[in-house]
Amino acid sequence: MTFMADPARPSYTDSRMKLVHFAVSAFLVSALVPALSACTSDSSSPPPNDGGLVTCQNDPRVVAYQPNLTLESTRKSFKATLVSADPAPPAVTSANTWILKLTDASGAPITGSDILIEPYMPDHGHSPSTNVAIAKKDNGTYEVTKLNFFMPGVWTVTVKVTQSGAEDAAVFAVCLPG
Ligand SMILES: [Cu+2]
Repeated sequence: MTFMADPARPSYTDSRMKLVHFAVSAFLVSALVPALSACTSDSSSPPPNDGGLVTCQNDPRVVAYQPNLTLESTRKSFKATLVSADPAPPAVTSANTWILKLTDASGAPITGSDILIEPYMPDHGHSPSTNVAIAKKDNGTYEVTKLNFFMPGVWTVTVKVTQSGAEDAAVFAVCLPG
């Protein structure tokens, strides 16, 4: 608020002029107060980090792990079920294993399509430096190993399925506290 007491400015000789200046300043200050108090109430809500620990469990993007968590793909051409995870819930290790079951729009198991699994940290803009391994099991089930969640935070695991040349995706989002 340097304009309130700017020593470089000539001092006002007219008291009415001072009054106007004061009124304008007061108006600006009162206009700022709601913005400041909004900031204060924001920062008084629980911080995302607690003592250096990442706590993203309440992040609206993530879904808490549970066996048989099922997502529908963006274009509704398939469903992806996270049958189980090891460790469960997923944890910060390079060796997460997920069992996924994929079914097409009619509910039939997906067995002959191209499958891509892509882990990613949306808040950091990076993937792991290592690739997952996908082993096809029976009945549209896939064992995904080497899911390298190497740091705590929000991870997405995008499951891409290409059927008849059309790609579609379902995105699991998990929080790995740590
Ligand atoms: Cu990261």
